[in-house]
Amino acid sequence: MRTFLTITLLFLTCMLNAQTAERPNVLFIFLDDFGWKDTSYMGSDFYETPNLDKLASEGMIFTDAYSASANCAPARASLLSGQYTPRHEVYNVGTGPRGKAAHRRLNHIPGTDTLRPDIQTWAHRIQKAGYKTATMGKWHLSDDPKPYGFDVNVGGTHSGGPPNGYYPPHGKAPNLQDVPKDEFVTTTLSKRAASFITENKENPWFLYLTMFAVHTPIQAKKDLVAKYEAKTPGELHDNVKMATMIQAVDDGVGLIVAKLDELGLTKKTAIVFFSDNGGYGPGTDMDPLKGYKGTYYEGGIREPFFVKWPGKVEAGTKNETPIIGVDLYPTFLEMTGATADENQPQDGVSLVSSFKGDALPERSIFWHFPAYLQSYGGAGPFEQRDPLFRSRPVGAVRNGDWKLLEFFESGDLELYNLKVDIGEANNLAAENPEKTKELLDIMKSWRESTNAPVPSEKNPQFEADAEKKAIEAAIGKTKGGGKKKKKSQKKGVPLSWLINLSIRLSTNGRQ
Ligand SMILES: [Ca+2]
Repeated sequence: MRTFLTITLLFLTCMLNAQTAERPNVLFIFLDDFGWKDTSYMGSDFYETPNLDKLASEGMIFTDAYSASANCAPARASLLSGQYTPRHEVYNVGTGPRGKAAHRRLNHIPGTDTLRPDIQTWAHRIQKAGYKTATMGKWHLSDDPKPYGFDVNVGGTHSGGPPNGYYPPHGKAPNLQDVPKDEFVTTTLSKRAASFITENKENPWFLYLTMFAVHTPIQAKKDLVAKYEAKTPGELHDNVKMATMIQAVDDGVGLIVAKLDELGLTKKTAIVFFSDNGGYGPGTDMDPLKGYKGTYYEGGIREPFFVKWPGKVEAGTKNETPIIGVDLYPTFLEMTGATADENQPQDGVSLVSSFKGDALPERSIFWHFPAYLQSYGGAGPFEQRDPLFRSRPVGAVRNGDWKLLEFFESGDLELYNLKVDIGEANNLAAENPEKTKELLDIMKSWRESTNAPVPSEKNPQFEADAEKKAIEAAIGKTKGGGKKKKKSQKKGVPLSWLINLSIRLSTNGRQ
C-alpha cells in the first residue's frame, strides 16, 4: 500500500512539474493611444517598427481587436477586471462632466475613477499561481498598483503619465528616480523590463509593460528627430515627433527581445501586444477607419493586436475574429494555468483556442459610455458625430459584420456593415430596420443584465441656441482651412455629414 502511495505521489509530482515547465513567461506590451495603423506591419507609411513587425510575423495578428473603451482609464479598468464598464463603473477619465455645460443635453453618469479594491485582477490570480508579477509604466486606476496583484511597480500612479513628460525628473513616480537626465522614459522602462526579466530568469514571470507612449505630450525623442525630418512624409502619417516616440517603443522592444535571447528565454516566453484606445486625432491617422481616441467609431476602439507564443501559436497567421479587451483576463489565466475567482463575473472569453485557429463561440461584444468627451480641435470634426464632442453618451454593439451605435441624447441609431464599409460611411439603420432592431434588442438585454445606467436626466444648463451656434462656428472654421490637414481631411467635409448634422440640429432641444 505504501509503495502504491509513493508511486502515485511521484506520478502526481511529475505531472505538476510538467505542467509548471510548460507555463510560459508572459510579456504583455500595452501601449497608450497607439492607433490601428501605427506600426509598419499594419500599414504605416512613415513610422518604423522593425522589432514589432518581426514579433508579429512570428505569431498571430488579430485584425479586429477592440478596446473595451475609447479612452484610457475605462479601457484599463476593463482590461484588469475582465469586466465591461457597467460592472466596475469606471466610465471616463475623471468623474466630472467633460465639455461645455451649455452643450451637454443630459447629465452624465459620473461613475468612479478608482478600480474597486475588492475586484480580483488577473495579476492577483497569476501572482497566486506562483508567478512574479510586475507593472511598468502607466497604471491610472488607483494611487498604487501593488495591492492589485503586482510584486513590482515601476512608474505606476493614479496619474495618466509622468509629471514632466518623457524626460526626467519624474517626480515621485516609484522606481523612476536616478534616471540619466537625457534618457527618454520609454527607454528607461525598457531597461527596467530587461532587468526584471534577468532577475526572474529562473522562475515564471508576468510583465505588464504598460508604456506611457504614445500619449500626449507629443514629445520628440531628441536623438531621432533629424532622421525623421529628413524622411519623406507619408500619405497617411507624417508626424516627426510621433515617429520618434514610436521608434523609441520599437527600440525598447528590441532591447527586451535581445535580453530574452541572451538568457535563453525566447522559447519560454509568450508576447502579447495591444493598445488601450485609438490614436490621438491630431497626431496620427487610422484611415480608412473613421474616428480616433475618444470616439466609438472604429478608429477610437479598434487596436493593433498580436500574440507570439512559441510552440503554441503558428507563425505568420492572421485572425479576423472580433475580440475585445475583457477577453484578456480569461486568456491570461488560461495561458499561465491560474484559476478564476468563481464569484466574480467575467465578461470575456479565453482566446487560447482561437490562438490555435479554432473558432470562438458566436457572441456580441459591447461598449457603454454614459458620459461626454469634448472635442480636441485640430482634428477633423467629421470624424466625430458633431464638432463639439468626440463622444456624447453612447452605447455600441458588434455582432458578426454588423455594428450598431445608439446615441442616448436623441435615441438616434447608426447601423454599419463593417465587412463592406469599414469606414462607417453608410448608416443603414433606416434601410435595414430588422437588423437594427435585432442588434438594439441584443444591446438592451445586455444592458439589463449588467445594470448599465443610461443617462436620461436633462441637463438644466443645456442651451440649444448656444450649442447650435458653436457647431456652426466650428464648421465655418473647418471650411476655412487653417491647420495642416490629415489625409482623410484632405478629402473635404463630406456633404452627407453636413446634411445629417443639420437634420439633427433641427430637432435641437426636443428631447
Ligand atoms: Ca489611452
